[in-house]
Amino acid sequence: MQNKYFGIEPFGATPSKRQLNHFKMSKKAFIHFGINTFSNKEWGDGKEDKEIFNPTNADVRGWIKDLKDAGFEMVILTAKHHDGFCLWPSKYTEHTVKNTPYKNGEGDIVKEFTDACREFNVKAGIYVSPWDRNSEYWGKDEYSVYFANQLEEIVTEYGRIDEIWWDGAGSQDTKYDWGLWAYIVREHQPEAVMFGGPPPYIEMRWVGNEAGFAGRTHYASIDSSAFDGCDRNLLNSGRIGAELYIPAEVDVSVRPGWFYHVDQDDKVKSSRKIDDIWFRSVGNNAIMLLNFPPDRTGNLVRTDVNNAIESHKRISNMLSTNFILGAKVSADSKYCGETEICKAYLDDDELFYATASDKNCAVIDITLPDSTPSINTLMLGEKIELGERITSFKLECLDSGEPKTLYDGTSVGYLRAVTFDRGEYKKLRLTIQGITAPLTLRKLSLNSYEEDNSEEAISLRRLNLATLETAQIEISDDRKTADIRFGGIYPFDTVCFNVYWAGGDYKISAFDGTNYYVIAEGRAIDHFVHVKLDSKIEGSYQIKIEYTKPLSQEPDIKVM
Ligand code: FUL
Repeated sequence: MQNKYFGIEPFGATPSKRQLNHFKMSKKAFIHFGINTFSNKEWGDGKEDKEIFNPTNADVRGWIKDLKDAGFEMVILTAKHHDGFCLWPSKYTEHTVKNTPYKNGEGDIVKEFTDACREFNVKAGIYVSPWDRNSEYWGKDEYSVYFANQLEEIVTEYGRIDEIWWDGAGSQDTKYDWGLWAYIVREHQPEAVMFGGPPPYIEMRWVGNEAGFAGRTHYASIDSSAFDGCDRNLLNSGRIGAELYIPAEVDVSVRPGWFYHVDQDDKVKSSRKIDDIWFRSVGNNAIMLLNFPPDRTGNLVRTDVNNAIESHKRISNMLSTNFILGAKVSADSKYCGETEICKAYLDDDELFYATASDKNCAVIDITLPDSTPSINTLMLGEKIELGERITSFKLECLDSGEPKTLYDGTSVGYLRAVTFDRGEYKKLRLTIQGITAPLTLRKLSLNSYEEDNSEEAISLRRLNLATLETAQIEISDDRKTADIRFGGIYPFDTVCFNVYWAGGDYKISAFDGTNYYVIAEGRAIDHFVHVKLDSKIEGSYQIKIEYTKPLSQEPDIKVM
């Protein structure tokens, strides 16, 4: 008998219904709020005086309203961070909101939060840090029961919770009773996914960095070995055909820190940067988890919210028109009579296009009507219930004789959104050339993303010496040095690169044929460092970037 997918058998690991629902949400917001907000720290030591927790004018309802306006379908609150301070009046410790001036000890931020989520029809998630620097039990066997009790309060007293977020920091060498904790969550919250923890409990994974990107090649499928020693590179890329299906959440803060610090008010990520995070997370087979820290009054900061709203409008605008509707689409192979290629782009939950079982390549020709305006975005999605299959694809323009490559890509998964040079294209060809099993395509879309035409953005689109065909980039094993040879002598006045951890010091030197000389020095306040040199280098064939912490896993180096 045929299964509901026309008898097509799944390839590799496939998502659970819960995981699939989270993919559909696509954008989640994080709220980091707690004792650190008042001590001005990122990691509290658990010895903080509870009296300092005193948000004078907290508008928890306002958080959710704002985040809903910015398109977030779910919000996750740090109910307990590493300092052990609880935003709810837990019965199991005195280190909670009940012993603070907030509402004279009568407050319960978790309740205000979950009530507001329900009012605005936003899903609620709760972050509870297993690492607890306040609890006398932490590090001892008793801790698993202490934490289980707290978890039980969270999953039984606040209505439906859609995610429990178990942060791995500080817990690397600690044994916990994960089975007990997972049992409590599952027992009371059948819809909740569990982020973190080990297999077989983990359902959502860390993406291996806090800089806002999934690897250029990025699969939800992953080997269980990735979780043993927290293999950041594997977490970032996943592996096609691997045994587990655990989608990545790209957690990143809209500010350099997770908690609010007044001196970061001028370092908020721009709406364009948030767009970029969208493409590298939602548009890269992962889920976006963008953090907004309330300030000491207990309110989100307008700049943070406005930038997110601006980004949301632009991305929604892009998604609203699929120019392939109305195009003539033909494919070199049709499988299952009812499911023709023309249906794949309807983005219907059940429809998809599949190639014949003996085919492991697909060529799809698209002829756009003359009235189609200029476009610059391609979106693809696999019928993920049948597994991740695509390993490479290419979009070409056939308008003038020789095919011109517009985009060369690798993984697709649930959704892949990529931009290419804007143009009024008529004939396009999509070739899925690398595939592990016959194609099952759920989404095919051509869109228009309103690109950034500010002076700075245009200047960043100049010829990048680091990507010349003759260029070579060498990264040291500890990823603290990048050596870039251009393969010729060129002038430049700008150097950009991305780093794994912000906060380190960088030094950029140019080679004069005999020696390196320093051309810029400074501190990375964010994950992307953009240095405009004081004076133009008239000609050099090699530069070196040194950073006191590791550079990004996927160096995005620009020399212009
Ligand atoms: C990390 C934590 O140590 C940070 O403080 C933050 O909560 C982030 C989301 O996860 O592991």
